Amino acid sequence: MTAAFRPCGLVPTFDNPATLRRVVERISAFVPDVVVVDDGSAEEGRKVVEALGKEGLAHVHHRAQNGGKGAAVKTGFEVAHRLGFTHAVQVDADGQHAIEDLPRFLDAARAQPEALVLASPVFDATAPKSRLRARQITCFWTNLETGGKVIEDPMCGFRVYPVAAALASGANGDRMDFDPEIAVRLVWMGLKVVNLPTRVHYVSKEEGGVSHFQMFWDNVRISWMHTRMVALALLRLLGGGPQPRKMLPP
Ligand SMILES: Nc1nc2c(ncn2[C@@H]2O[C@H](COP(=O)(O)OP(=O)(O)OP(=O)(O)O)[C@@H](O)[C@H]2O)c(=O)[nH]1
Ligand SMILES: [Mg+2]
Repeated sequence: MTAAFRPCGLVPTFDNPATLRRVVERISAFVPDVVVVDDGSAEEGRKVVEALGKEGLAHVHHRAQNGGKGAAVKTGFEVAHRLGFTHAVQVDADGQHAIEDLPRFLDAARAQPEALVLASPVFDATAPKSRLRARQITCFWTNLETGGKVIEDPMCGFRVYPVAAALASGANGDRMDFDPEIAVRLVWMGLKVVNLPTRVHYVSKEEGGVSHFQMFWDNVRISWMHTRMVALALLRLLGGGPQPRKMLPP
């Protein structure tokens, strides 16, 4: 018999005062429990998080200071594990994701609880060209690291993680280098990947959309992470490198 399937939503947030509440409410329509990790937001964003906690709409955790998306998601895995959730549906707080697709993501995770379920984004005209090019580059590297096109999109912030495996993955990245790194490490641990197409719409500044992606520094971090991961991939080919880790019990 497979272990119980107890999913929660997981939303990392850093200064998303205009979009966060709606994202959490929309997730709650499909998953009653949502963990929100406030990554050191300024007052306006922090207040929205506090209100969600007070109203019982989210399990709220405030990080003492900003640590980056990866750091916030890793904190979220710990909170989810402590609360007894087996799976975390991670959704970014910037309102870009088609949350109405969440039931499809949940169905896929329920059907294959050991798998990593990743969004394969279908962008519309709102997607910045520079971000599309950066994604193509990171796709090239993840294909090399996994030995094929296992991961259709390593960057998208809409995915379902099996929590125990995510905690055991040993992903080091704390910022935007985290999403591709953990996906590759989970593949190396032997997890199957399910790629699900879903629409991505960049919310305009006027509608409260914000991106904190630091074009220069995040790309430097991502490049350095891929350099290390390709070296590890070569080591694995030679029989060394990271071996499957023991997962925590659910
Ligand atoms: N950038 C950034 N995001 C953070 C941080 N901590 C938590 N996050 C959250 O991580 C998620 C992704 O952040 P975004 O700034 O949208 O980054 P992105 O989706 O890679 O970039 P875009 O494609 O421009 O939207 C959001 O929910 C953020 O609130 C942080 O320190 N920096
Ligand atoms: Mg985003």
